[in-house]
Amino acid sequence: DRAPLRSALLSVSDKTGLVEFATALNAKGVKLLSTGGTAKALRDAGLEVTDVAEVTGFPEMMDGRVKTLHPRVHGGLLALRDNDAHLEAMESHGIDPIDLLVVNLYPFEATVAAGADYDTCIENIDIGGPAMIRAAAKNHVFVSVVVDPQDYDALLAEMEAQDGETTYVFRQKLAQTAYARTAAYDAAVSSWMADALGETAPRRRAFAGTLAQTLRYGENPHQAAAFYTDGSSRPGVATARQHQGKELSYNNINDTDAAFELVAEFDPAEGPACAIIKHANPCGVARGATLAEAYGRAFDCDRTSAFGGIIALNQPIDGPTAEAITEIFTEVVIAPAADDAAMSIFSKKKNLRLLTTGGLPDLTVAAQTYRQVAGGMLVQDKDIGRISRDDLKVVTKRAPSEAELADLLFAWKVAKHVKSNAIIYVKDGATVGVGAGQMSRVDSTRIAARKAQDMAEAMGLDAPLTQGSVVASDAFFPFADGLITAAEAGATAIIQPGGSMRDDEVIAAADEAGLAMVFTGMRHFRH
Ligand code: 93A
Repeated sequence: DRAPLRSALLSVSDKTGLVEFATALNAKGVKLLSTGGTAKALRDAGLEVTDVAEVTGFPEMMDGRVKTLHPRVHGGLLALRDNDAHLEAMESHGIDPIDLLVVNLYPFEATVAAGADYDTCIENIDIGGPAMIRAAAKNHVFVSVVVDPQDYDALLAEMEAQDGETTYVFRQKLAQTAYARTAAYDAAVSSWMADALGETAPRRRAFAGTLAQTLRYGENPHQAAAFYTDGSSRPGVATARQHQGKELSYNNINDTDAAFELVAEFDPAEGPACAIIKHANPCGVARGATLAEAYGRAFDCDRTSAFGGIIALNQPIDGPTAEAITEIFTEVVIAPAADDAAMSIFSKKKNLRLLTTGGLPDLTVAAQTYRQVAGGMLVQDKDIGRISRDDLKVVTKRAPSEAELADLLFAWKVAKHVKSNAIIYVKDGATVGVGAGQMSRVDSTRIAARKAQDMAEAMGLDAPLTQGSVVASDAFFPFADGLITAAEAGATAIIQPGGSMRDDEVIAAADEAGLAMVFTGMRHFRH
């Protein structure tokens, strides 16, 4: 099951480690064959190398679009070395075997990420490279294929251990890696083109991803995990710059994303806002006259849960905000930017991870979300649904006041980012109670009210902050009980999609309690 390695074709865009690797191969007696730029780099380093053009009898042509697409290349990669007919074909057509293929592709993903124009992206779609990779990988019973400079050392180590040869299992692993690369590459091309076309139909999407980071572990230490990025250059957790602190964990990345997407609901032009996330749910979201005040008000929603939380801000962090944040233990802070005063305050907290992004996520951009289930994958459009005042339908005798309306719209934005069943109490532009992830809506309503009561006691307030608050429910109240619970906690207005069989009962209960209620006609389930 061992295969000799006498000849190698090298054709790489990323020339990292190329010369060292080729020099080591050469020292083991491997004959080198190469394409234009790669051959030049090798020759410049003093290595002897044959041009592919010499082998094919054709020059590289059409701006390099046709370099290696030739039977002398593909025959050399695909021929079965133990098949008489294949050997005869090689003999009669002057095809020499190629035992090792070293290719990394035109940097399509990086070209897209750099914001290149359509034609430049098209020119960066590699055709010959993937064709060779797939050919070599198919013939892994004889041929080794390396698609990542990080694997150069492993190949040299294998040859060292196997008297200059490679084992079948080793080549099989290389082949598997190679197909992962070509699959991801084509998925990236397809996704980019879908974006260019504005095509959002989930059935036409491919799953594109590039390994960004191997994570220490997943949700729990016994789960292996990795982070894949989709090449997007938009502000977000995947493109953020980390200034300090340990590597982000799986849960950190998930929570940081949730925090930043939520805070981006609040237009910085309308003032500072802060979201604090624990276990992918907000435990406080608030606006404030200053960013520090927004943080403080978000913190006051649930000071207990905020400990060890993830904080997202919609404006550049200043000194006073950093000062307030560092008063308790915080895992991650993410914001568009941080000024010098903030940076210097954070630098004293070595374990705090500070991320800046240069901007906020654009929540109006259509995208897909993926969820794995046993035996498959669920794909759907990302929830970019938004409502405005004009979409609201007042269903009660009393219409909400201006102040209530502002809070209702605030609460609705938060509800979109809370796991169902979601109930959010809001007062004066700050959450004062969040009920998340319960199996019954009335339980979410009760839990949020009880937590507000606990906070009032801890803060020495006469009445819980739910007194005079408004409530958002991510889906309709199936019965009046949830609404009655909210009224008992002091809520004066409700925002919910409506659409229950018992809407009449729920509306009657609202009128009875003197509540104002509006229907959005849009649901925000999030599971
Ligand atoms: O334009 S291509 O798709 N046409 C080809 O026939 C071809 N063969 C190899 N691009 C092709 N390549 C790619 O060229 C390789 O995948 C590699 O990324 C690059 C190396 O070019 P050079 O050696 O000239 O730097």
